[in-house]
Amino acid sequence: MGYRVAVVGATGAVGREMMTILEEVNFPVTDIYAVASRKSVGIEISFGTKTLKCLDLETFDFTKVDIVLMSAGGDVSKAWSEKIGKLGPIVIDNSSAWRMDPDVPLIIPEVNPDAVWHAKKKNIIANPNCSTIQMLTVLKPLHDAAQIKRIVVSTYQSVAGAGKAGMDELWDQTKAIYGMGDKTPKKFTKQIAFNVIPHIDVFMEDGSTKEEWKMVVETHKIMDPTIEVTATCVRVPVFVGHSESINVEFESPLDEREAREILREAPGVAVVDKREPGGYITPIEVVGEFDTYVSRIRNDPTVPYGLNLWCASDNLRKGAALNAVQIAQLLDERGVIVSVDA
Ligand code: 2RA
Repeated sequence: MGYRVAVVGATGAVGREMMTILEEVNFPVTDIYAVASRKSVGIEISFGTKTLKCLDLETFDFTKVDIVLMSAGGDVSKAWSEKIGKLGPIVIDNSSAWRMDPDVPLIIPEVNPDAVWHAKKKNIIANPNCSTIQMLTVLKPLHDAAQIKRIVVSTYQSVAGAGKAGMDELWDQTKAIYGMGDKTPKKFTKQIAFNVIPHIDVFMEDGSTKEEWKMVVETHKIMDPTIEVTATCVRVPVFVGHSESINVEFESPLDEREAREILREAPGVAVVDKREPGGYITPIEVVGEFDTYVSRIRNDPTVPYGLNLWCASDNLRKGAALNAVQIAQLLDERGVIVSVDA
């Protein structure tokens, strides 16, 4: 018993993680296809002990699959997801193309699993932005306990969020600084090696960036439209793993000890919070992990009911591929799709 699955964008960093995670979580797969643009046709992708050859998106027959995990960028998703959905499979899309469409649920399984019941409207489900996923995975149980009023978040986002080109640029510039090669920025607007850049995605009219805007509107759609959110998103010279410094103001009292106990029990969250040198999490330590790690949980005495915390998560996993696979698991668990041999 299982599902027929296609991964579109299978050669990208997230597409490859999708393949790995399907295997790691033992997702019930009967048939698996790696699909990509024409230039990648024939490239070999591993799926467990098997090797798949990439098939052409233009000619792939989507009627033979139940689930499409799509990580091929916004333009490809805009051109293909709706067409594929009309053929029958459910598309779980990692781009920003459909996130704010009212007929497309935007899901973090630990936060708003019931939104999966709206999956059939367009047969598209959107995966939220990486920085929103880790923030809300941590904040949802605290919101349930004391109702969040306002969030002030600053992100420290790894270059993996900008794809392979971002990772290559950090590597090349780092080598160039020691005398080998060219350190001219290509993917990023300024040098990223030994630097930080307070700019991710395009600028909006109000001076914020689209990455910052996403954290606001996605929080409203996924968790609660009444929460005030203000964000500053920053690219840092870390290969994989996004971190966030979050200040939260609540409607009712929530002490740091209570918050720590709630977070210890929360799904998808791990607490590392010893008040001593090294007793906190850093992004390099979360690479390959499923959980979002929380540290530095402490009261904010400047407001009646406030907390500060730090979190870090593998942005290619919980921030992208893992969350998408967890949505596929949710479709299965809730019976929104039925496995082929059932
Ligand atoms: C980034 N948010 O880190 C993007 C990836 N989804 O640039």
